[in-house]
Amino acid sequence: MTIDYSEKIPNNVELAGDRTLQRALEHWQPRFVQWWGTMGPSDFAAADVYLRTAVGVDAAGWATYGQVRMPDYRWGIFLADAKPGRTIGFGDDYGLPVWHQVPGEYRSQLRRLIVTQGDTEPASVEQQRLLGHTCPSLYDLRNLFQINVEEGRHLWAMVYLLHAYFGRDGREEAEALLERHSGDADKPRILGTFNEPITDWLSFFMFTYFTDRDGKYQLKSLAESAFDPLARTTQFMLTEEAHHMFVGETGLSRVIKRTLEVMSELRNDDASAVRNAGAVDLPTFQRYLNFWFSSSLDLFGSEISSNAASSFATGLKGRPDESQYEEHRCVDSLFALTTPAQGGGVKDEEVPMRNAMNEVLRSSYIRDCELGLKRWNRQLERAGIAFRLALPSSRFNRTIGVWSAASCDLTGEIITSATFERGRDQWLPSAGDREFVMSLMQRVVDPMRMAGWIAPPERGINSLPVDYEYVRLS
Ligand code: BYC
Repeated sequence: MTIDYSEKIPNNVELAGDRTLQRALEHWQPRFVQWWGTMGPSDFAAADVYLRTAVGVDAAGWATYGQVRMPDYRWGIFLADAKPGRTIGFGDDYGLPVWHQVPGEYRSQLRRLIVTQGDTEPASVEQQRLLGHTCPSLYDLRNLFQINVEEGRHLWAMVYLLHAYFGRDGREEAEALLERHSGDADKPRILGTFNEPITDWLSFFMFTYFTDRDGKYQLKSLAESAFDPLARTTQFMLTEEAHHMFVGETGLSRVIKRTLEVMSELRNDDASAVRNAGAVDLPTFQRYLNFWFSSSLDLFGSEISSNAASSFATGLKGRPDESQYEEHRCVDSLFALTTPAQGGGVKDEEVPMRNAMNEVLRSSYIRDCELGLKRWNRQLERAGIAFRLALPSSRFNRTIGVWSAASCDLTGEIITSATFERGRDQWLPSAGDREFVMSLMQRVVDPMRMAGWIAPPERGINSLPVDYEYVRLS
């Protein structure tokens, strides 16, 4: 099915057949546009950007490329095709037909999940608002804007669900999604990571590698939901999410490549020599990685969570790729967990599997994060550099869950809070690191050039050359 772009809100949900819903969404639309104008990418409204827009949800339609001004981007509502006869894949109602409406008893819990998901989308656009001013190339500028417009569309996806299935409460929540703002002292975004500033491109690439990957895991588990409209919406969002993680992974790999070139030119791997030559030294890279990884781990919630147990039991939220598991009810199974013991040390305990679902997701996520590390370490190895990047322990620098009460070093050893504070600047970006990284952020908008701290990508977008004018600035 091809989407009709002459409609005010492009969609494949037959909006024209539901006048009340259409009017409610058309009422929200100018507020979104106003939010985009004030909180979205600053100062690039007149630029022509080479963007992909979905014109259908199938392989042929989901990525159509062309020059677009961002305020004219058509944010649409798309659900993946329905699977006839789909049944609930996990929890107490395993095997029963999926729901096409919200069961009354699950209404507030489901709304909370959709609002939490929806809140992250505009938050990330707000976090990245100023990055366009310091882009390392037009290629990167285009990728930033592609991500921004798609996060805007993901907000639309959640707002559609709120309007279509949650009545007045849903409409109020949709308004509130535009009223909370990233980092706002009075009305912050719901989840911690989405209030962290992203003022440099190294943080942007870390965010798109680590935080968008949390998005992948959360969306995959919502794509299993018994509430079919949520499952179909998130399934289509995942198609777009893959590019965001690609930007993170290749961005970080290009930073490392450039650092290695500089080390080789200098015949010196000393961090200050690398910095003086205008590249990111590897210890600084590792500290940024430590920060964004540990912050993203918090996004999975507590290791032991009654919310998670209830979302699984009721069929609201499953595990990513639920079909890969042998057992889908998880009533009697246990999960082994190590937690900090009162009075020091650690203790091993077994918790009901359903209560440990956040940890099940987090463990899969960590394994996925490792893949990038392996690739980057191969780059270092091939260059003959002894330095190796590593993920810190999942106990390190946590502010949510059982480890938030303990101070731990990078290996997960429990230490005193005073020792943590002494180690902080070795483990996490210091004020000096941030100042240095910011000093590298000089805007490059000549299509033939790339900032000195990052290597060019291996290929351009949609088979175009790397030096294509991806953004035409007015
Ligand atoms: N910061 O039982 P708990 C993405 C709250 S990213 C602050 O531990 P639960 C994207 C929690 O809300 C994916 N608060 O955890 C990426 C709860 O508060 P309430 C976003 C936190 O409920 C890049 C309380 O602590 N999607 O798409 O089992 C760019 C106790 O909760 C945090 C989702 O997250 C935190 N880090 O699980 C753009 C999916 N963690 O309700 C987009 C939807 C927990 O008692 N959300 N809390 O007031 C969920 O599935 C769950 O809400 C969570 C938490 C996994 C987040």
